Amino acid sequence: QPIGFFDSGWGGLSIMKTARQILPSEDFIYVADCANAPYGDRTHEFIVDRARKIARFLFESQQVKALVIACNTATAEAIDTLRKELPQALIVGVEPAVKPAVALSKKQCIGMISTTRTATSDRYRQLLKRYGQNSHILSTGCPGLMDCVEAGEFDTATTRELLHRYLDPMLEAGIDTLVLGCTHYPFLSDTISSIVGPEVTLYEPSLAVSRRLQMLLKDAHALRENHRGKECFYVSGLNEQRKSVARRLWRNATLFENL
Ligand code: DGN
Repeated sequence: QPIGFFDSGWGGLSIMKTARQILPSEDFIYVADCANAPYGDRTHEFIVDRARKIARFLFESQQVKALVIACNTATAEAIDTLRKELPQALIVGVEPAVKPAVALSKKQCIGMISTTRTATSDRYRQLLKRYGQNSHILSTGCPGLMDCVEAGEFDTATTRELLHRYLDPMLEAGIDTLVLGCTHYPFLSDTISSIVGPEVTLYEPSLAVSRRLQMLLKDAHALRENHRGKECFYVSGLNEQRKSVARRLWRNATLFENL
């Protein structure tokens, strides 16, 4: 049985890339809900409804054995509902890596960039309360940034200008650690690093998420071995531009229109 991943667009591929390294024998199915991106602009009800439909497609039609919500925004809005409605299912979410960043930061001065929805969500507030009480954490929603990734603009003038707008105040405040709280942002890592410089460590959660997935599958005796894992992709609103960005991020991706 395969493992399902989903995001509002291509950001979740940053998670699936690392999962591929850790789990080479597993088959993956990725759902990109591009027609409805960005989720950051949608209501809570809308995101829960999409997450529910995609989860049903993956568990029922595709028979996945686990689901990775490879999107911070959808995790914040919908993971509680999905877990309640599918109590037997293995579901892994993605959250801003506040805990490891606090462990990593020497100055305890940390930046967190994400969608506005994640930065203002109850789940994130709880994370800060639990792990960030004794640190100075600057959180900023970054409208427009995930759209740069969706448009394949990984290092253009527009992308740099946006990044400066969001990161310059954090640099002035003296952050030494930056949490990438949106799964799209690792595709901007090189550009972000060139702006924040070598003194600031970037933290993205794909390794932690992949290890957790591996552990859950192991506990369920559902790990696959001795197989060459394959991937396939289901996309809403598939068009030429989206195809071309997907193939820049995942070579030879086999893409199907769906949902
Ligand atoms: N990749 C998504 C996340 O991690 O939050 C972006 C969500 C969106 O659609 N704005």
